Amino acid sequence: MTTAKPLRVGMVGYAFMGAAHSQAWRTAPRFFDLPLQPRLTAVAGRNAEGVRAAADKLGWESVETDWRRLIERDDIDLIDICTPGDTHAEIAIAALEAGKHVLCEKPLANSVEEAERMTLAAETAAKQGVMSMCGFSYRRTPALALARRFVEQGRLGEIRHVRAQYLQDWLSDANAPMTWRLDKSKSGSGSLGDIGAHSIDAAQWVTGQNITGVSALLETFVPERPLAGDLVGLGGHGDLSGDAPRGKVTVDDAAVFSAKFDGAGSAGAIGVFEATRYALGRKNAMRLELNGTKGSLAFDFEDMNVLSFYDAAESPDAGFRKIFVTEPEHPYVGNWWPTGHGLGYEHGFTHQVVDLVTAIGEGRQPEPSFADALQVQRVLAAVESSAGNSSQWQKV
Ligand code: SOE
Repeated sequence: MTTAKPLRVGMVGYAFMGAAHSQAWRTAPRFFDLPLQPRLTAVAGRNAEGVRAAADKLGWESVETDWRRLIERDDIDLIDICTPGDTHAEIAIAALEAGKHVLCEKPLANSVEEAERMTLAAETAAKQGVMSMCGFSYRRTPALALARRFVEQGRLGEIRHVRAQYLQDWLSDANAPMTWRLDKSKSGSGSLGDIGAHSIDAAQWVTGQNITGVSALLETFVPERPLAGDLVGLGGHGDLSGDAPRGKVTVDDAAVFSAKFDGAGSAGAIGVFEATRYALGRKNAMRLELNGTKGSLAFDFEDMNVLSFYDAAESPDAGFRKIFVTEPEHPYVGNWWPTGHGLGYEHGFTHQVVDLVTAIGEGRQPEPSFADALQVQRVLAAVESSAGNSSQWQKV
């Protein structure tokens, strides 16, 4: 049994992300040596029956029906925010000001203004050793972490092209009911912030370059949808056709944009991005391809244990090599199974907890910081601004 000091977690929200985070808090100390021992101390949700059931199912010691109680409790060290974006700023700032570490789901906020206030609060709190991180979990997929390692090692040379797509199809059915993800006042944006944000963060992180300008198009294909009670999760496949009351969709269904990167010392790369939840047949195709002067990398989350690599130093007919990112020397992999057994979606969340708890234990700023997430928020805002102005080029 570990002698590490406990890190007592209070989580707000218990839907899809709450379940993914709970799994990570439970599992991380069982596969990684951590400087602090996470404890699932309390979960908060407005519905007393629902949060009690979630606590029993997900393994939380106690429940609250008001997140503010988590902030007040002196037996909680870290607040984990797994709620829609309209609540991130209020909860995170209150937690940081109360001296509690924060893990906040992506995107950081629903506006640049909120993200700026959150970043200021985070930087102020960090001076007192109170840490914060934004949950861009795909950085912790071993294959994408290996891609970043290859770029840092110079194996691609200078990056010229970035190609990022995030394709899902769970909204393809026009009768799929309304969810909070389709209500701008809750989610801030649609495919752009929900999944496009992952592509923006991953592209900037793997390349080490920030986006400095964009030209964009946003489209809403289905302007209203059947209301389905209190459905708050992903938009299941509604059988609510006919005369069910319908709600207005106030966000984008799809986003496409071109981008210029800052080059981080060399000529900046150019990029093309796409995010949609209408790509029939694509279930969670978070894809990234980089083309550099010495080679190329390609990743597709639907084959998440593989990184494809083309090395220009090899004979041209060598083609792309499929690297199975399942070796002990690959990022995170050595703590799991013997070579070749592969990992899944949930492991990114576990690795996120590992890196967060380790940084807190060592008194270091976890990554991505709120400032990193603010940069993503600025790109999201630039995309929306460009799309609202005839796709005119918009500086970030
Ligand atoms: C829905 O599009 C979603 O759940 C995103 O909100 C998550 O961030 C992503 O990891 C999976 O898809």
